[in-house]
Amino acid sequence: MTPLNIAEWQSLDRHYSDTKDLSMREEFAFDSDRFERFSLRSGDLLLDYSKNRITQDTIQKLVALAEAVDLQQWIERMFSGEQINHTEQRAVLHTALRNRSNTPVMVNGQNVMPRVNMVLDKMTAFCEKVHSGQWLGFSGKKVTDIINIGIGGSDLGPAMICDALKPYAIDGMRVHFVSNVDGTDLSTTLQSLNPETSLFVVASKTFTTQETITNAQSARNWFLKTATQADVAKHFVAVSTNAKEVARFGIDTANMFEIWDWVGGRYSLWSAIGLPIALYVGMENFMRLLDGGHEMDKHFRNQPLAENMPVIMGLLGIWYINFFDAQTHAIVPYDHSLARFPSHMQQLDMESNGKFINRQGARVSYKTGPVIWGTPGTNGQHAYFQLIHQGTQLIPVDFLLPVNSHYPECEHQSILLANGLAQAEALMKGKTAEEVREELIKAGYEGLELDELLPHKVFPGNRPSNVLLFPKLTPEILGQLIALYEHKIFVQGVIWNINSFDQWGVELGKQLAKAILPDLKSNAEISAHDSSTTELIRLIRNLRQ
Ligand code: G6Q
Repeated sequence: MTPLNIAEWQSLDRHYSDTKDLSMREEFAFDSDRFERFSLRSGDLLLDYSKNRITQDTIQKLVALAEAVDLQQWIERMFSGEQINHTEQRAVLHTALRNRSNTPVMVNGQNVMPRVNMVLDKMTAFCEKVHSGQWLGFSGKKVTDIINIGIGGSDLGPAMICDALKPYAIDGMRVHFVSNVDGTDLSTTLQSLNPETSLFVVASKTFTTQETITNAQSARNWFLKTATQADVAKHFVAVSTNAKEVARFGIDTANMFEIWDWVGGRYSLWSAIGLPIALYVGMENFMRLLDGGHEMDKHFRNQPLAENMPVIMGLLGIWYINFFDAQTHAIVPYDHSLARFPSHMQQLDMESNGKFINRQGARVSYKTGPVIWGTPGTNGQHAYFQLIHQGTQLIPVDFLLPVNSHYPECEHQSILLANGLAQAEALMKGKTAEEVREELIKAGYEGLELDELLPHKVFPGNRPSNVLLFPKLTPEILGQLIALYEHKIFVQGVIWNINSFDQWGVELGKQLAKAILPDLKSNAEISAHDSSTTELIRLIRNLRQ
């Protein structure tokens, strides 16, 4: 089944031909209600999508496409625990983890909520013990440093959130994230740590991930230089589905926090994978994060498609990727605490929708997930924004703008916000040749010099962006924002008829690394590889000290 054959897609195709040159500048000039018409609210979060190359007709046609692919039914199928991740035969229930209404959610005839709540209770009790000093290290000292050892979904989300919620950190608590198998990551982290006050959270859904197990083993070796095997239980806890491997590693399974196969790695920060967050900012703030996610879930499940934030954002993405041929999408938070937000979104989106095979197993003949990238504003303005304004590619941008800062420098915040708004305005408006001419004349240019400079100073404008505005980066808002993007990605996956919840694409590299490792470690004949890989192995063997 291809969406290209759907009448609503074809109608969008024709609409694209008719409106592709539509000028946003003119639309704003003619329609004083454009902001009202094209903005949405969910709780404290505002989405302004008026600076997009759309008319009301465009939105109607995009929503009609969503209806034609039964989006509403797909949403229900996800929330109600159907096995929509069909290649792994799994339900997709990150929404159950933040189901603060506690309504039953059934998987294979069993309500998962009691187990979800049990793990939340266990996390609460554990955090209380650590924070109150009831849980002490082997020498009787309080824990001051949490070190999360995990990678991908067991790292990026929690790391991003701990950065973002630093103003909420428990006094005296520090958190570190070690993910890369490059020894530099672990070694440089351990340099500042005292084993007596360090608590390692080994986070791995499978507990077989090479990087995580290697890092965890090395961390334990480091720990055992000053402590004994019996002390490991006080300093290492695990988050996993795999009790057998956790026990084999030497962690007391009483100190294991359970997750389930119906939680995808990149969607797992809401589960016990969020333990480092709870240890860093307190369980109460972790619950506030879940509350925010749940708010967005209710919005997504209940709002009509045309007034539904994740749906609108997903559809706008389809409009640019499949009709305007956009290849990438930038996410630019004007909030330094959200520095790692784009990286988390990159995994979330690219691992979910970077697929070329549809749900029926056939190759797709249209574009799917875009390249997601971005860094915090205003830094990006002094770097890559040149290309967004004057380059030859169309790059839709999401600007994330917090009105208030957690930090006291008010003047900074006004400058920051002014810059964020200015970028969105500049992308939309651009600067015409006439405007540039006027400016140059005012600046004293004339004749050939003016004519030569003029084209370089023209901004084509008409470049789309969304603004997500919120009062302050609280745990609730952060929860809402993350859930918003999770659902946006799902909407797109439904329209592209792909499974957004498997990730077979990460497997091949893992398999080959396992085959290359013995060749690197021995001097025996190198096994069968292509000539490039064989020669590189040989060179590495020779250069190795
Ligand atoms: C995410 C992916 C992947 C996964 C890591 C870590 O959706 O599946 O990023 O999270 O490979 O896996 P483990 O948690 O099993 O170590």
